[in-house]
Amino acid sequence: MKILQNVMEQVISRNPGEPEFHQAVREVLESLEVVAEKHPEWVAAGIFDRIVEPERQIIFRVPWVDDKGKVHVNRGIRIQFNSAIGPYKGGLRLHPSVNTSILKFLGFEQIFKNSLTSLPIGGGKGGSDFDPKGKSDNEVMRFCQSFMTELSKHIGADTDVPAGDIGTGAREIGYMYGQYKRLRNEYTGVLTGKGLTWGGSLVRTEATGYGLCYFMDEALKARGKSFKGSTVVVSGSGNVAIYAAQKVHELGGKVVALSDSNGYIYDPDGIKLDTVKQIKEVERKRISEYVNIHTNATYTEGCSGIWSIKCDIALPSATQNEIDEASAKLLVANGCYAVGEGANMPSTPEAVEVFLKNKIIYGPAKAANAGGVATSALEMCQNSMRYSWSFEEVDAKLKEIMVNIYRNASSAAKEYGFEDNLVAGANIAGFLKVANAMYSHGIAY
Ligand code: NDP
Ligand code: 2IT
Repeated sequence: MKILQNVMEQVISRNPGEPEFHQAVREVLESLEVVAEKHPEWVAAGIFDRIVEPERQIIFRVPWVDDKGKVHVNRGIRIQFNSAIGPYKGGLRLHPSVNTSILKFLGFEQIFKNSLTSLPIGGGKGGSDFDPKGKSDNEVMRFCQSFMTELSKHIGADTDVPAGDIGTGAREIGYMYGQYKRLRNEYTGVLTGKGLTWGGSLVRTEATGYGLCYFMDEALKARGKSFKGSTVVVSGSGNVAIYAAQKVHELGGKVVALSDSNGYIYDPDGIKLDTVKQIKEVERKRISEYVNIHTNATYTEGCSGIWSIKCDIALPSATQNEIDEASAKLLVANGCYAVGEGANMPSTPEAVEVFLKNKIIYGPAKAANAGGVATSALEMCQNSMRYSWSFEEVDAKLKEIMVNIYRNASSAAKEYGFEDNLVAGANIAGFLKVANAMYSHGIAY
């Protein structure tokens, strides 16, 4: 980096102790150096300096009372990162690890991902260090209501539209939506991932996992490969992992492993998704339960061991930095030829380096997992129209969007001299539209 080195230095000094945020920004700025060379007017207008600084960060107290009457205090955060091309849009993560570094990395990535969808949505992310695991429904409800009591002052269908992410699924969105409606007396599309009887869109539940497979299918095809007959490892066993696995099976591949934060299961006969859905979606139990039902399968403690399983295609769909350099090397040594990121930033920079050097068909998160937020934008569209499309209609739109993202990332990579590097291609293609809009809007004094 030359032109953008000072931007990176400013990010590091202004955001001390935020390694995930630095990591996400560095990767993007490295790809954008060639864009900065071509667009001195964007450098002069401070586009690069401005895009790395959130427009607004809201941090608030979330008090709630557990079933025994004890008071707890969590921290709520919403990062409204960039609204150049539409209202802030991005999920809410509920996990004890949540902090400003993680939410700023996620909000920053969301700017480019949302731009890639070709739909009018800006970038944002939020959440809390609340841990839904082991909490009763009533405890989760009280937390969500308290969280929304403050968040409702800062969001709106044309301002900022949150959705799900780790720890935030249909149940949490329901409690939050109910509270927003109570407080504001508005029936509006302020959240996405809503239930089908109250404004949700068909396919939103499946969208991230399905979209990941549509994207990878296109990337595989371009290199003369396909899911048909392939052995696939998917990490995680949440929303993204389950529906990615379902689509892999539909496309003729076999998913042999899934994980959670405790460990992983291996089923050489192919994972039975009905069992996984029952354990994870209905009973909210651990993935280890699977081997009690399917005795051919094995369970191993520790989640990183999943990358030692021999596979053709890996779809990391749990969390950030889950594939390090050693795991990446192991995947490649075992013959893995494609990696598609369902999770956000699941590969460390060193792991990405291994994939690129070995010419792995590598679908970076911003592009490969954009199907979730794209379908959220389709949900917003249906809410605005007071109308709903059929499953087939939404699914066809999702597929078209994912194929276009692949094509745009791939052609931007070629145009800027990074042929076959979808990391650079996605970063550049996502950035151009946002930079153009920011430049048109002028600089606010
Ligand atoms: P869920 O909460 O439904 O599932 C998360 C899964 O990942 C669980 O199996 C969980 O295991 C595991 N996991 C979470 N944190 C860790 C950790 N620190 N170490 C190991 N495993 C972990 O979330 P989603 O499926 O929605 O999200 C998964 C990933 O996909 C995230 O990176 C998210 O940002 C990304 N994503 C999600 C989208 C969506 O629409 N939902 C859209 C695009 C990206 P356990 O139960 O043990 O915690
Ligand atoms: O990371 C993501 O893209 C999401 N969690 C989905 C965001 C959304 O607004 O649907």
